[in-house]
Amino acid sequence: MPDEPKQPGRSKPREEGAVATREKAKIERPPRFKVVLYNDDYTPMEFVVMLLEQVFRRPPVEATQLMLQIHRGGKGIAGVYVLEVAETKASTVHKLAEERGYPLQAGVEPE
Ligand code: TYC
Repeated sequence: MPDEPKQPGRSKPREEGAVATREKAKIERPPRFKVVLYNDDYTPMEFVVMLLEQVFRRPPVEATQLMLQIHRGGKGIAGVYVLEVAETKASTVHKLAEERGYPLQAGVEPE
């Protein structure tokens, strides 16, 4: 009887299992960071809604509700990301606000 066709990855189940387990242990969820937007008296509401839609990918109705929540409560979480993404988004907020002369502040905090 001819040998069974070789099936790579099926020939040594124990060894493969051991490798899979070791790899699984390595893939930990990276820590997440909140991008917090702060209220101020000067940044226009429409500008904050635009940022929440364009930078933080919030759907329009949600963006408006969140902007109002920040306006009334003083601050709010625009989104939660890995550190590098959170820092980039906060910088983007500062850059776009500064370009227009608005004092909008964004911070990055551990989740
Ligand atoms: N308070 C601002 C206004 O009345 C609107 C605003 C909302 C500003 C949210 C900043 O993060 C902010 N025009």
